[in-house]
Amino acid sequence: MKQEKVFAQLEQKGVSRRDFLKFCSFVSATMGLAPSMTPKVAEALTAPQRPPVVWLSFSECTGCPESLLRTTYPWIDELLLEIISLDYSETVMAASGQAAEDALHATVKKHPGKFICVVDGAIPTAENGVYGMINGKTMIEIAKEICPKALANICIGTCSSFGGVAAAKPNPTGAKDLESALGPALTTPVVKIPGCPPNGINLVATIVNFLLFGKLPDLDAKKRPLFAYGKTIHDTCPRRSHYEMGEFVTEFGSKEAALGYCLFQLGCKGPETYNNCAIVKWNDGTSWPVQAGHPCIGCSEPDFWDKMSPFYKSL
Ligand code: FSX
Repeated sequence: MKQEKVFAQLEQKGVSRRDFLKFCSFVSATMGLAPSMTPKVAEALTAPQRPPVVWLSFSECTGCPESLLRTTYPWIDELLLEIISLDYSETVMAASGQAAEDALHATVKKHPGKFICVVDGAIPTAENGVYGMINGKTMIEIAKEICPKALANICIGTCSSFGGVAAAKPNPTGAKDLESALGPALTTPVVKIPGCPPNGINLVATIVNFLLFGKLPDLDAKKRPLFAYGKTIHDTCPRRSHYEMGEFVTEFGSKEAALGYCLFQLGCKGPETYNNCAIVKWNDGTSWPVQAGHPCIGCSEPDFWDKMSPFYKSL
């Protein structure tokens, strides 16, 4: 019944069942599941359960929610609002001011230990956090109040995962990632989906994992889902595999000339960057930076702004 309602809503937006199932198969493939799991993913996305979600935005550029909501699937906001109960998000909610604040606190009060908290942006900690305030409270106060009460915290983007651009040297605001800012006060699980911006499909797949299996996905040592961050950009880069297969040696005349097709010497940080960009790509699987001819800048790694720059200098 619920599935029919979702289909009807999506159809009003010009999204057919076929489009939806194609999306489910994409999510399923992103998670590394067999194609036979696609109907299960569709069921999970349209099932009646609605884990309440609050989305806290701290010190950031809003590229993270924009990358999720405005590009790959223009109807994904509808789907997300339908499958999860997104009770608070400054970027997408219609309410503002006190009404928005009330929605946040009502969810936390009503569902202690049961809501998912999505966090984007780093948290300023210098001068008691005065460099980042919302509704008269510092961001660090808000994070301390909300995040430890969540079932789990999903850090979306490099800023909330590792500090990101906000924490780059000289970091005058003392910006820190969520875990470092809260320290031992944060006792609830944390999942990190880094990238500046991150690919929205990895957030959807993390939520689907929870809906399907009742748990968060398996993580690596840096708390990133293995399905998305288990291999480096270099491991899965088509430029590298074409080169290694010798495809371009004939075309370019020599192995050295063929090496020019790989962007390593232009500063590509693919060998040290874990992400699935080469597999899932962006804009409905259209392309990604390395395919478009730009070296990877390592935006999903800790301290990328300081450690991966100059971006055009090879490793
Ligand atoms: Fe950071 Fe996100 Fe980069 Fe921007 O919310 S990961 S600066 S894309 O916006 O936090």
